[in-house]
Amino acid sequence: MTDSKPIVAVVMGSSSDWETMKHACDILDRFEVPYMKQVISAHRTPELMAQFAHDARGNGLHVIIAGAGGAAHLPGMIAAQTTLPVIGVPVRSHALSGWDSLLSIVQMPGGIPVATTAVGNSGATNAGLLAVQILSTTDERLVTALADYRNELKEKVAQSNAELV
Ligand code: RP5
Repeated sequence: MTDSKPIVAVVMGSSSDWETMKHACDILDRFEVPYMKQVISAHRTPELMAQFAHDARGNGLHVIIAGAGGAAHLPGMIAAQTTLPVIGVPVRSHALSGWDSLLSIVQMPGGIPVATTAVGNSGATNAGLLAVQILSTTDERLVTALADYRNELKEKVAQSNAELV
């Protein structure tokens, strides 16, 4: 959704991260949360990253979702330059299956938090949901929409059990 002013940013270190990060965008689409998406690399475009982070709050963003793989410093470096909540998604890497991504995102020193999700697609989905849950603290529409989502999950379990017999 790009026609309203974005309140969530989904950024990623490379276009190769999109296959993972699109799952966060799918959630934001479902909950009709306006968001922007952009490739911003901590090591290839460090100036762009700094500018983005510095301007984020002033630009009306409320939550930043940042995905990266390997030596995944993007979420932490953005978090260092804004006090908006940053959710880090470890993208599965080829060499180490995402262990490198996970450890480099989750192990932030005390003082600069990054809310780190699971590695890969589930992590991106949960990043989208966590962003919606953060926004729901001041948006009743999202409280109702989240309750509906949870009910759907419940119904799917009931349906799976019905299909087992
Ligand atoms: C990181 O390096 C990106 O987040 C990506 O996960 C990884 C590989 O990038 P590409 O070589 O595919 O551009 O910066």
